[in-house]
Amino acid sequence: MLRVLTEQERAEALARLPGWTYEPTRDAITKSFRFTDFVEAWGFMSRVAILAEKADHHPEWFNVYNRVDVLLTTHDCTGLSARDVALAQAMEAVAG
Ligand code: HBI
Repeated sequence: MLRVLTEQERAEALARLPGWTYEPTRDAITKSFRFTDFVEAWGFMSRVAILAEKADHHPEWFNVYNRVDVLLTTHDCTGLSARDVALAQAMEAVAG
């Protein structure tokens, strides 16, 4: 059952997600990634896009040159869910 995380669950998740920040106005987590150049940033987005599509869970993101700003929240339950945490962990693995 898709549900928003409790404060405790959220704190535990963020403790294991270096560089991610809680955005209370959206009940979301955010991170700004920096890459060597645009091609590296785009490669990151391409790989994450495939994972997101497989998971049927998609980021809200903005890219300019080597920067990718990411916001993760779950529209189906209007808040932060385990799917967001899983996608953040996948992004960390891709970013290396
Ligand atoms: N991505 N972030 C996010 N949140 C959702 O609720 C969501 C999604 N991707 C696809 C999806 N939901 C499908 O379940 C449809 O509801 C669009």
